[in-house]
Amino acid sequence: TKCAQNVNIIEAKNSPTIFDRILDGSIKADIVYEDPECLAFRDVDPQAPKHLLVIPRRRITMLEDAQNTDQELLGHLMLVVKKVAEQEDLTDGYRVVINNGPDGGQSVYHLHIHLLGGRQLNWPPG
Ligand code: DGP
Repeated sequence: TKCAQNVNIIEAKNSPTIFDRILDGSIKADIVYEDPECLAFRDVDPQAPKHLLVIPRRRITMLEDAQNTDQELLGHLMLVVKKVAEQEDLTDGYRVVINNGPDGGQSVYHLHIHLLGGRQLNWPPG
Protein backbone atom coordinates (compact mmCIF):
# COMPACT_ATOMS: atom_id res chain seq x y z
CA THR A 1 0.00 0.00 0.00
CA LYS A 2 0.99 3.68 -0.36
CA CYS A 3 1.11 4.03 3.42
CA ALA A 4 3.52 1.11 3.86
CA GLN A 5 5.61 2.51 1.00
CA ASN A 6 5.86 5.89 2.79
CA VAL A 7 6.97 4.18 6.00
CA ASN A 8 9.66 2.35 4.00
CA ILE A 9 10.92 5.60 2.49
CA ILE A 10 11.15 7.28 5.91
CA GLU A 11 13.09 4.26 7.14
CA ALA A 12 15.38 4.36 4.07
CA LYS A 13 16.07 8.07 4.51
CA ASN A 14 17.03 7.60 8.16
CA SER A 15 19.37 4.64 7.63
CA PRO A 16 22.92 4.69 6.34
CA THR A 17 23.28 3.38 2.79
CA ILE A 18 25.81 1.18 1.04
CA PHE A 19 27.25 4.38 -0.48
CA ASP A 20 28.35 5.56 2.99
CA ARG A 21 30.51 2.44 3.12
CA ILE A 22 31.96 3.15 -0.31
CA LEU A 23 32.67 6.73 0.80
CA ASP A 24 34.42 5.62 4.01
CA GLY A 25 36.34 2.89 2.18
CA SER A 26 34.89 0.01 4.24
CA ILE A 27 33.60 -1.61 1.06
CA LYS A 28 35.51 -1.53 -2.20
CA ALA A 29 34.32 0.17 -5.34
CA ASP A 30 35.99 0.74 -8.68
CA ILE A 31 36.45 4.49 -8.26
CA VAL A 32 37.15 6.35 -11.49
CA TYR A 33 37.09 9.94 -10.22
CA GLU A 34 37.06 11.76 -6.88
CA ASP A 35 37.31 15.29 -5.58
CA PRO A 36 36.42 17.03 -2.29
CA GLU A 37 32.71 17.16 -3.20
CA CYS A 38 31.99 13.86 -4.94
CA LEU A 39 32.95 10.38 -6.04
CA ALA A 40 32.39 8.45 -9.28
CA PHE A 41 32.56 4.65 -9.44
CA ARG A 42 31.40 1.72 -11.57
CA ASP A 43 27.92 0.35 -10.89
CA VAL A 44 28.09 -3.17 -9.46
CA ASP A 45 25.17 -4.25 -11.70
CA PRO A 46 25.93 -2.55 -15.01
CA GLN A 47 23.01 -1.99 -17.42
CA ALA A 48 25.32 -0.96 -20.28
CA PRO A 49 28.99 -1.58 -21.21
CA LYS A 50 29.79 1.61 -19.28
CA HIS A 51 27.66 2.30 -16.20
CA LEU A 52 28.97 4.72 -13.61
CA LEU A 53 27.49 6.48 -10.62
CA VAL A 54 28.37 9.99 -9.49
CA ILE A 55 27.47 10.75 -5.87
CA PRO A 56 27.99 13.72 -3.55
CA ARG A 57 30.05 12.96 -0.43
CA ARG A 58 27.48 14.87 1.61
CA ARG A 59 24.31 12.86 1.58
CA ILE A 60 21.21 14.19 -0.09
CA THR A 61 18.74 11.33 0.15
CA MET A 62 16.99 11.95 -3.16
CA LEU A 63 16.50 14.66 -5.75
CA GLU A 64 13.18 15.76 -4.21
CA ASP A 65 15.02 16.54 -0.95
CA ALA A 66 17.56 18.82 -2.67
CA GLN A 67 17.45 22.45 -1.48
CA ASN A 68 18.26 25.77 -3.12
CA THR A 69 21.51 25.73 -1.12
CA ASP A 70 22.48 22.54 -3.01
CA GLN A 71 22.46 24.34 -6.35
CA GLU A 72 26.22 24.61 -6.67
CA LEU A 73 26.77 20.98 -5.63
CA LEU A 74 24.15 19.72 -8.11
CA GLY A 75 25.75 21.72 -10.92
CA HIS A 76 29.14 20.37 -9.95
CA LEU A 77 27.87 16.77 -10.09
CA MET A 78 26.56 17.33 -13.61
CA LEU A 79 29.90 18.70 -14.77
CA VAL A 80 31.65 15.72 -13.17
CA VAL A 81 29.33 13.40 -15.16
CA LYS A 82 30.53 15.14 -18.31
CA LYS A 83 34.16 14.82 -17.25
CA VAL A 84 33.78 11.11 -16.45
CA ALA A 85 32.05 10.54 -19.81
CA GLU A 86 35.09 12.07 -21.52
CA GLN A 87 37.43 9.99 -19.37
CA GLU A 88 35.49 6.83 -20.36
CA ASP A 89 35.70 7.73 -24.08
CA LEU A 90 31.92 7.92 -24.53
CA THR A 91 32.39 9.87 -27.75
CA ASP A 92 29.21 8.48 -29.41
CA GLY A 93 26.98 9.76 -26.62
CA TYR A 94 25.57 8.54 -23.36
CA ARG A 95 22.59 8.83 -21.03
CA VAL A 96 22.33 10.54 -17.63
CA VAL A 97 19.62 9.35 -15.22
CA ILE A 98 18.41 10.13 -11.70
CA ASN A 99 15.92 7.66 -10.23
CA ASN A 100 13.73 9.39 -7.64
CA GLY A 101 11.52 7.46 -5.22
CA PRO A 102 9.57 4.23 -5.70
CA ASP A 103 8.06 4.98 -9.12
CA GLY A 104 11.46 6.18 -10.30
CA GLY A 105 12.98 2.86 -9.25
CA GLN A 106 15.31 4.39 -6.65
CA SER A 107 16.85 1.68 -4.47
CA VAL A 108 19.69 3.55 -2.71
CA TYR A 109 18.61 6.65 -0.76
CA HIS A 110 21.78 8.65 -1.33
CA LEU A 111 21.42 10.83 -4.42
CA HIS A 112 23.33 9.43 -7.39
CA ILE A 113 23.52 10.22 -11.06
CA HIS A 114 23.71 7.25 -13.43
CA LEU A 115 25.95 7.61 -16.47
CA LEU A 116 25.26 4.91 -19.07
CA GLY A 117 26.91 4.38 -22.43
CA GLY A 118 28.82 2.11 -24.75
CA ARG A 119 25.73 0.86 -26.60
CA GLN A 120 22.64 2.29 -28.30
CA LEU A 121 20.16 2.98 -25.50
CA ASN A 122 16.43 2.68 -26.08
CA TRP A 123 13.68 5.19 -25.41
CA PRO A 124 11.41 5.10 -23.50
CA PRO A 125 13.25 3.29 -20.69
CA GLY A 126 11.37 0.47 -18.96
P1 DGP B 1 19.02 3.23 -8.04
O1 DGP B 1 18.21 2.06 -8.44
O2 DGP B 1 18.87 4.42 -8.97
O3 DGP B 1 18.87 3.59 -6.59
O4 DGP B 1 20.52 2.78 -8.27
C1 DGP B 1 21.35 2.20 -7.31
C2 DGP B 1 22.50 1.62 -8.07
O5 DGP B 1 23.54 1.33 -7.14
C3 DGP B 1 22.18 0.31 -8.78
O6 DGP B 1 22.33 0.50 -10.17
C4 DGP B 1 23.19 -0.68 -8.25
C5 DGP B 1 24.22 0.18 -7.57
N1 DGP B 1 24.80 -0.42 -6.37
C6 DGP B 1 24.12 -0.91 -5.30
N2 DGP B 1 24.97 -1.37 -4.38
C7 DGP B 1 26.23 -1.16 -4.88
C8 DGP B 1 27.52 -1.43 -4.39
O7 DGP B 1 27.72 -1.97 -3.30
N3 DGP B 1 28.57 -1.10 -5.18
C9 DGP B 1 28.39 -0.48 -6.41
N4 DGP B 1 29.51 -0.19 -7.10
N5 DGP B 1 27.18 -0.21 -6.90
C10 DGP B 1 26.11 -0.55 -6.15
